[in-house]
Amino acid sequence: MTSTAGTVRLTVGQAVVRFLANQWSERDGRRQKLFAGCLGIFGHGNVAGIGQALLQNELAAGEERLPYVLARNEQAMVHTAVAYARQKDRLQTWACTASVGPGSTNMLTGAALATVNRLPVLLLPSGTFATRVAGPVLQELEAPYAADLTVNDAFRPLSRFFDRVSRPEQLPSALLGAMRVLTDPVETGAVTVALPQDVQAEAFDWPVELFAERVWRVARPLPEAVDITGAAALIRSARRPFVVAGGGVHYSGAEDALRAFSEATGIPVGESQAGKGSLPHEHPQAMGAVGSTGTTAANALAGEADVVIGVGTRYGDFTTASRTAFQNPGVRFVNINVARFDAGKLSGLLVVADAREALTALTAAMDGYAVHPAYRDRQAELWRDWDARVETAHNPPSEITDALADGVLTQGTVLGCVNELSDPRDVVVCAAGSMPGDLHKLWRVRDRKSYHVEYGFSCMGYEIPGGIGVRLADPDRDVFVLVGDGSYLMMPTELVTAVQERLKIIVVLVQNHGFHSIGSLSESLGSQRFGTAYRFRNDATGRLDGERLPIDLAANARSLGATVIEAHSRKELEQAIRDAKAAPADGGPIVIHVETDPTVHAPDSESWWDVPVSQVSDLDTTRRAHDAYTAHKAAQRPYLAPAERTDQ
Ligand SMILES: Cc1ncc(C[n+]2csc(CCOP(=O)(O)OP(=O)(O)O)c2C)c(N)n1
Ligand SMILES: [Mg+2]
Repeated sequence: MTSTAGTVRLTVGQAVVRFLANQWSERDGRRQKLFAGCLGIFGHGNVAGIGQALLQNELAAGEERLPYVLARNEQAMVHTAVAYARQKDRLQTWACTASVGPGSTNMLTGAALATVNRLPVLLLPSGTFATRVAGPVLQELEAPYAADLTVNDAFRPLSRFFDRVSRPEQLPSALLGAMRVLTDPVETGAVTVALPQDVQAEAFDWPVELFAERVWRVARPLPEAVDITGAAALIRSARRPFVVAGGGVHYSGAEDALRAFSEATGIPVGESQAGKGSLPHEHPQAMGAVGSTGTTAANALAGEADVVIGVGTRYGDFTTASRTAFQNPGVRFVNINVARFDAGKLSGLLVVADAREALTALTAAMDGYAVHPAYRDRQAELWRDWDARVETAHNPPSEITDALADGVLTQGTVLGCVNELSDPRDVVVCAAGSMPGDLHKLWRVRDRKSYHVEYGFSCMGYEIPGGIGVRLADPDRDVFVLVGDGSYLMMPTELVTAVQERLKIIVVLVQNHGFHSIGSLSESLGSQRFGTAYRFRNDATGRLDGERLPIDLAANARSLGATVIEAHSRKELEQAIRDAKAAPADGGPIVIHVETDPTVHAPDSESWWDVPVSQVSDLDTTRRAHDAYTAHKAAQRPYLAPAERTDQ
């Protein structure tokens, strides 16, 4: 590196790495590095540009470090970065570098997942030559109608910020724009800076100020007094108010403020998937999950509520039970959200602010208000009833267990054992299949950062790389990754990354020979579990209804370098969990393989999820399902009545 007065000569790749190593975030007076490092997979698009820069950075000792971690699949490395950011309450994340073409497009799913979940991640896809002199190069798209198009344009709709650096001079504004969006609680999500392969290696004289330490303060926007007054007046007029707590409660660190609010007022709290753990399980106002995968307690209260207070929720269809959860004809919504976009949903009264700040102000404005004692009693009674169902799901009676095949458990037993034998601060990670719904209902959360179910995108394959992200973020906690056989087969690859980094993640691999979730859904919609089981094609029928496939996932995990324990009974599962807990912290991944019977379901949420059924059909099953569908549709509501202020 040469430097003359006020400038330093570096390649674009070296400048990117040096810049990223000097970015910090700050909130509540605490600052931390914005980037823990850079995950990557090299190819001809980035090996000599960003790759050379990361090598140079690794070999140079000192403060300006950007550690490199080699992943196995580009989609997975984005999942790792996203999970890390979630565990760090969006204050820290990773950059991800990928080669041109497929390396970069592999990150698209991760980009969508980050943006849907409003979680920050910096994507650095490589582009084909900006000069185009050698084109078309290996893996170049070549669109006949648009000469400047590359596969990286596919990131535009999935990113909250996109730039392509075709000239070194463009880099500073691209990087500053990227940091602004990553650290903005409203705008954050996938941020993409595409770097053509030749530009990465190009040298330039950069102003030294570009590499000064920068601290990005993550804002806590305050609520406007008039909005708090209006919200308080509306809630005071309510007889059966109900809180829906979303992921924003966690990202804001608003759990204590929510607890203070609900304790002072007696208002019960239901939680979305991202919001689960906003109150600990044993709190008197905690009604657990709400919506399609909710508890009967939360859903009964949601159904009667006259004022719903949404905090940091985007009101996804699982949370609103596809807009059937709130059945009180006069129901009104008050929405506390840092994003005006989300605060305005369901025709709610908008309180656009940081969740912690807004809840604190609202608690003060609600002074003297409390729900009727009969409403508290109702909460307690509904909760006792639900909790007894959870207990039975965790410990099924002998008439259920005796009917199971040898060595096979119920899914409720597996979740119950992990819940009971893990420490309160341990983290459970899951994303797709039947387990997210069952966890939402059955998992007893004891710590604010201990429940990590990615259910914004519900992406099969997130589980293992997500578990790695959580473990990297929080090495003091054990991480239990719950993964179905379907999700495992989609992305077991990152077990190898966990081996490489000696990361202890405890993977509970639940084998049920196919898609229990979609199988049940298919059956309920009249589609007869079509194409959802892992079976041979049957010579006699020509269909996929032959014998079970002889898949040995335990052997598969072992072959990737994981320590594998196979559990064939509840006792063996309990011992496996204890052994895994006792294993050394730097011993790498442990996979506990267990088989479950998908026909034993978790307790019913007495709720619904809108998935359309064919209106005409040759099949009786579909026709019957359509009749049931029509009946449910009748309960669906648009929630258009305005939440007018009542304080004037
Ligand atoms: C990438 C991706 N593809 C498809 C789906 C749709 N889908 C949701 S759950 C599921 C099956 C999951 O199977 P498994 O992991 O075995 O869990 P199980 O349903 O058996 O509990 C599928 C195909 C998805 N969520 N993500
Ligand atoms: Mg399965």
